[in-house]
Amino acid sequence: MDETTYDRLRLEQWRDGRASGRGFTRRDLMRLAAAVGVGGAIGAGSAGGAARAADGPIVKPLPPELFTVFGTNAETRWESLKDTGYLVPVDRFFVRNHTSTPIIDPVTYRLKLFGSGLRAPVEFSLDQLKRLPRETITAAVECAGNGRSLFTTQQGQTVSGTAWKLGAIGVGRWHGVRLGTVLRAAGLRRDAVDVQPQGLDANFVSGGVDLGPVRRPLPIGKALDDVLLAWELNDAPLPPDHGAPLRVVVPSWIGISSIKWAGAIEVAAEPLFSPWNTQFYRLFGADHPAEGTLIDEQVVKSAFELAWGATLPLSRTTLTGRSWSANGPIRHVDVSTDGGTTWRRAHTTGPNLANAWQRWRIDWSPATAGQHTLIARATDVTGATQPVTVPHNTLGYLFGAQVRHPVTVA
Ligand SMILES: Nc1nc2c(c(=O)[nH]1)N[C@H]1C(S)=C(S)[C@@H](COP(=O)(O)O)O[C@H]1N2
Ligand SMILES: [Mo]
Repeated sequence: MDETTYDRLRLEQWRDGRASGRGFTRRDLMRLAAAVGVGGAIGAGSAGGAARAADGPIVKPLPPELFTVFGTNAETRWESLKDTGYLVPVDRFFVRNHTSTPIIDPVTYRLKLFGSGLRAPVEFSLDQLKRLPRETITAAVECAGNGRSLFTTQQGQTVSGTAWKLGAIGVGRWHGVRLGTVLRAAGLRRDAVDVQPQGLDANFVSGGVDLGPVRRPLPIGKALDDVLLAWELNDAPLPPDHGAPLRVVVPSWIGISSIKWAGAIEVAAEPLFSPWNTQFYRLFGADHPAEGTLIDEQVVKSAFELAWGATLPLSRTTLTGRSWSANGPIRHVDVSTDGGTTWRRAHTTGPNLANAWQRWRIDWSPATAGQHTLIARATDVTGATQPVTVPHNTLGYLFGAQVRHPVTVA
């Protein structure tokens, strides 16, 4: 069997396992969590490079016209993307930090790989990584909780977590080396099943418990498919807030998979667990089993490049926006300017890349002044679209319903 076939089979195997409900029970998860120990960043040794704390949780400026700040996180204002290009400029790219942006010395930095899925532990300097075959991809990083506040404002439901609107997404051009290239260079064993990158940021403490470094496993099939280890964003060195000197970029998967400040990668011949795949980033609630439902891929979403509650003139205006889906490119986008009663097809503009987004525009001549509700509804290449409502989950992930965007015409 050649390597590609092996990789494909592993991914299929992993997906089949999930589809047939061969999940782990909550007790299994707790037992495993106990086995690896609290803060179970096992085997990494000392951190790969000196990290020091920056002055605040986020280093770059966060002007209020570009961002809404929530503690250690900053959401992009959609109106600030109007008239920008296909990529989100770094000065307005959202930031999601569990703790704080660390400042890491790129010279002493090392990426450490270890675990039962490798022939031996090995480490790479940044220069060594840069001598491997390089690659550039355009891909979105989007938080699983993007749109979370809409569970409450549209569906009247209680959810916990950062109350994002739709600005916890950014599309960037990422340059680096494929994770698969690094894994093979590191001496990947054929029985490896999971790959878990971990960050060099401070350990995440929740409810007084030290959960260790931010980390979440990827199945080997995904790790060998299209995952990148990036040191550049939009043709410039990766900025501190987005993971310098090296971050993981996992196309089409929830943002937590894309570990920033990656200092170590565990490669294992057995399934790996961390709080980020047992406690967080699972769907909990009435529609789900007690141990929750693991999530990985994103859903279909759309946003207008307009302020929330924007004021528009009582004359012809051009509405612009973007739509995206983890399943592939967008087939079409329909817009309603009357709260969902009638729909018109938007004109799509520019590239329509898988793993990124499709920009669109449509003219609107409001007939009356006052409050109006705009809705954009995308359909992707697989026919997947945006429903009127989505099932509740307590942590507020994957809000893929049609968003009712309020505007005032005056
Ligand atoms: N080490 C580390 N990696 C991390 C995080 C973090 O807090 N620490 N946050 C994750 C989450 S939840 C998201 S949504 C993305 C956000 O990437 P960005 O801040 O570059 O937009 O990074 C992910 N990688
Ligand atoms: Mo996230």
